Amino acid sequence: MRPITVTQPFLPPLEEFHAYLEQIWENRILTNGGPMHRQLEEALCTYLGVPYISLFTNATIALVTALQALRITGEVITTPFTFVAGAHSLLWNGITPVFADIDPVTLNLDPRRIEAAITRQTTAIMPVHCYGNPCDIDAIQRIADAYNLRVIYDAAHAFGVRREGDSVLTAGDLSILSFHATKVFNTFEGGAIVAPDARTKQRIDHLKNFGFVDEVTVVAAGINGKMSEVNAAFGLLQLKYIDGAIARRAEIDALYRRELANVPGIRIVEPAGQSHANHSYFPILIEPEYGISRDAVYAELKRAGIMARRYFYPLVSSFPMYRGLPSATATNLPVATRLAEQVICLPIYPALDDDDVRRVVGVLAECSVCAPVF
Ligand code: T4K
Repeated sequence: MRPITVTQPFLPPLEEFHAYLEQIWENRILTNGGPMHRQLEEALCTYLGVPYISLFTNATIALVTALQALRITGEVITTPFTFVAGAHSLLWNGITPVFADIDPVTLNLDPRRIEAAITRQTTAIMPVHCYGNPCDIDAIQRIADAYNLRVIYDAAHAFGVRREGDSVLTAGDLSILSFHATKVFNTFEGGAIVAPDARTKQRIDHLKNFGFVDEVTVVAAGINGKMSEVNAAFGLLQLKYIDGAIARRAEIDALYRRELANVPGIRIVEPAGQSHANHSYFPILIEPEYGISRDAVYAELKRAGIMARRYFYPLVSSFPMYRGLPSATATNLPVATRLAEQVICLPIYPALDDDDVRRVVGVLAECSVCAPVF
């Protein structure tokens, strides 16, 4: 039986990529904001419905740069239930992460936990639209406005996600996307910052090019965060197929829901309120009535050749560089601590067929039936 991984990159027809490569060979511009880079920025603004976008080599460098663009210092309130890149981007800027607990339904940063974490050093909030499910944007903005804080959304998972018709990527001050191979839309490696105005985009563009504003003037200690022409070209090609790829993800999502309906003790993590989802992940929680632990489920799936992933376990707050922080304790993060032990993301990607999905659910159903009854 063929192995099933948690995700696989979506690859458009290889033959079609040749035309883009020929164009790059002809242009002889390989990087530094060439024609493919410009075209992809324009195409993404249109597709995503956002005013300005700045492409990056990956989302981690984009996060580091976004914090610099807004001159964030001191402390930033963030979620422990995410990929480690967000907290690392704070450390790279000499900023202290302050972890606040997550909402038990959405698994996103809980706005009810933010105010208690604010100190005189707090300058910003960095929430994550975890699994592409939108945060409580309105509640977070109310707190930010009341305390004069900036909001930088880690929207690495939220490509194309809309809420009440609008892109979630225009919420807050800046949003960061990831175009890593494992994401809904990929450029092999890649990322972007969504900016609200031309001036902010210009500062970001300077920062991702060492701080150069012209041939002889450097205005900031910028970094090299530029996306190459090959990556941008792959993005342009991928964009032609993205609606079909997301539609297939939606079918898989629906099939999982139908098939899992009769398996007791499994809770599907749901987005709160109406949203146009991208189905980037299929997270479930293994509840006590399922009978065996999440780690036992993970091991059974693995034995069956199914490489599900425990995103996001361990919590970021438990890694050595964060666990000494006062906000990193389990008593401060009871919901995140509990749910990190229950969560598992099932495989979802366009090349997964219906039989693969039924195979995954078959293992889950079998584990539940065989679970010891106490
Ligand atoms: N913020 C958030 C909320 C994030 O989730 C991430 C990244 C970031 C920021 C930072 O974005 P980038 O700087 O990466 O743009 C993966 C990804 O490396 C990472 O991008 C992602 N989040 C994270 C959630 O997952 P791993 O260590 O789980 O990936 P890996 O290599 O184990 O791949 C998972 C599965 O995907 C493999 O079992 C097989 C499949 N795969 C993977 C790759 C790379 C393929 O089939 N082909 C491939 O090329 O971290």
